[in-house]
Amino acid sequence: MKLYYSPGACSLADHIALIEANLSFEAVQVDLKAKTTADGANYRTINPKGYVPALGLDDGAVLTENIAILSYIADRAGGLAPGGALGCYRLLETLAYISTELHKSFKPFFSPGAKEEEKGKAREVLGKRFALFEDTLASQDQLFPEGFTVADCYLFTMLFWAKNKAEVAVPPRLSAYYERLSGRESIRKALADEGIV
Ligand SMILES: N[C@@H](CCC(=O)N[C@@H](CS)C(=O)NCC(=O)O)C(=O)O
Repeated sequence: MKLYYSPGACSLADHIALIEANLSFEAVQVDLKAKTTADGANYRTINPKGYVPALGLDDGAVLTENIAILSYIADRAGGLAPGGALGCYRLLETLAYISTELHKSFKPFFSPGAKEEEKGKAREVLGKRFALFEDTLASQDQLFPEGFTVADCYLFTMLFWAKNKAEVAVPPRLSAYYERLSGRESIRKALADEGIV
């Protein structure tokens, strides 16, 4: 498998999940401005959407979108999803919340022309949306009682942005969760492999 990524982008979630899943893969860096890969390919021929992540499967198929890629990794790994009759729907519910309510709200911080006012509003919205996880994390160390899942990989990446790219005020239990996850081996390895110290 090949994971197409850019250092510190949302593809960090998939990078962590692949390491956590112990799946064999090659991480291929993408130049998002030039739309080329480190091995010289035109990235749009791999993912016409032009953004990361993309996961190239061994049979030549290419999966895109964090929700789909993280769900695929969870299915392949076995241990990275919640169990029970509603488990896979709860996972999708959480991944969708992170993708559409958190991830997309960071847009002004990645838009060169964004005004301070717009960033301020985004910080307010993000603060409220992050707060939703405070109750969950009051009684457990991860998003689901069964253990660490691909949703934690995605939430960690959003917290990484909140702390390092957007100066969003992160509520206390989430901050403690972020600090704990920062010491996790898969996360340390993914950050190091992407050249982020
Ligand atoms: N809907 C996509 C969004 C992916 C996305 O926002 N990728 C960003 C990095 S975090 C990107 O590659 N941006 C560069 C571009 O769009 O040219 C997903 O969830 O996978």
